[in-house]
Amino acid sequence: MTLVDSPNPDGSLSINDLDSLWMPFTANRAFKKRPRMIARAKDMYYYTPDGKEVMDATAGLWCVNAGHCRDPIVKAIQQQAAELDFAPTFQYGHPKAFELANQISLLTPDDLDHVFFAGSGSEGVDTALKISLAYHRVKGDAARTRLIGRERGYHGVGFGGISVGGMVNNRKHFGTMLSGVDHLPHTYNREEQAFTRGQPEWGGHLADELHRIAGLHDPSTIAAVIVEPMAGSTGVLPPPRGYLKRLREICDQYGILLIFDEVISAFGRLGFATAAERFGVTPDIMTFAKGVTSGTVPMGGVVVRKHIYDAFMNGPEHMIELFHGYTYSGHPLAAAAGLATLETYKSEGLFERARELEPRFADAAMSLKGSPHVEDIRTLGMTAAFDLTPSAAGAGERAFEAMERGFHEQGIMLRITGDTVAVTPPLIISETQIDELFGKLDTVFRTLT
Ligand code: PXG
Repeated sequence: MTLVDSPNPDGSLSINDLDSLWMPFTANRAFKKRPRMIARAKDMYYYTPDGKEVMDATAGLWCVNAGHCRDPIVKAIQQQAAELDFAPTFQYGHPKAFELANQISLLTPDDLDHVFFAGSGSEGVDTALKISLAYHRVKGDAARTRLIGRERGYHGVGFGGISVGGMVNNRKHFGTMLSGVDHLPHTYNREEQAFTRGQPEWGGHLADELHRIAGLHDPSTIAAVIVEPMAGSTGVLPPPRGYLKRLREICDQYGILLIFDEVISAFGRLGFATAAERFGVTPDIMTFAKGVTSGTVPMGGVVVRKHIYDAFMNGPEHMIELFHGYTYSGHPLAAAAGLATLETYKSEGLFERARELEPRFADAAMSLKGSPHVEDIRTLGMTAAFDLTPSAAGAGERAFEAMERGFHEQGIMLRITGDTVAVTPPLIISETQIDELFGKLDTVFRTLT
């Protein structure tokens, strides 16, 4: 096989050119009939190939927290590519991977002090689950093999993540997945919680379901519980008041590890470095990805507490302590991007900025109560979700129309899940842009069929 020149040298695309790429989590046929194509980006905006401005209301996929193509981050990546393109982190090292691990451990609470790098959030989740199982085993407690997730949870798309995850479309096609997994109930109840700003008052008691699950299987068989502190992909479910604290207490009571999947919530989305900090609850293991490099270079990972790391540092010193890792764990480009990103968050005070803007952002979101089709609105940090009444044409149709109209008619990028529209802009958004964003969204809702 040889590489061929583009059949259309002027660079224009014909429908056939879109055929080869099987797009992820995409309605491929609908997209290829009417593409939503992005060519470049700067700060709060994307630009289409013909130069039309599209406001990024989603920070890409909840990852571009520092805004697009920021100069210091771009420069750091460029320099790194010229200086050290790749070096293994198996049995060798390069300084920036260590530096970034130190910076991350400074941002995470208490003794969450040891960082294991992966290439994505899904790999981070797999890593967290594997470390949990291995931890109990190295401690001589090998009977702890069960993993507990939650309904409506999203933990990426690896077999570990979909097993503990609770979004049915992500699970139903993929067989029996991991065995020995159980799920807590989700925490959403519209009757009790509709149009809540921030954390709902109702629902803290749902953490007690962990007692029931522990009673069913016996606590001594359970390795870990994994939850998103704020469920993101399922359509933004802020944790009910007291819920996370209760989970922590029950895990402590039974010797179960608590994993917070902070792939979305870490690095400023909720106005703090981590959701753990915001809610004052420290997990044993935390996953991260996305915002660590502001989406510029793929990276994920986990941070573990000291006692977990220490449990592995036994045996002969020439022996590998954990048989796990990825070729791209701590990749030099990702490490350089991560360092420049964290520096940008710090120098621009972006976490504090998100915290200060939260009331204004929530007011603007809630002002759409009463817009056509809006059944519920939820907000937390720089995040809002709008549940739309499903149309007679079928589930998901109305939100899909909102995404299309948003892009083609209003110049705004939205994320949808089912009939929920999620809004999660970069943290550099200005007050005027907040008004612009929700103004556009209101127009989108008013023009829906
Ligand atoms: N855990 C959580 C909590 C996530 O939100 C992952 C793991 C997986 O990360 P990777 O890097 O493997 O994709 C995620 C990813 C959306 C959306 O619009 C959310 C994610 C990814 C794509 C879209 O809600 N979250």
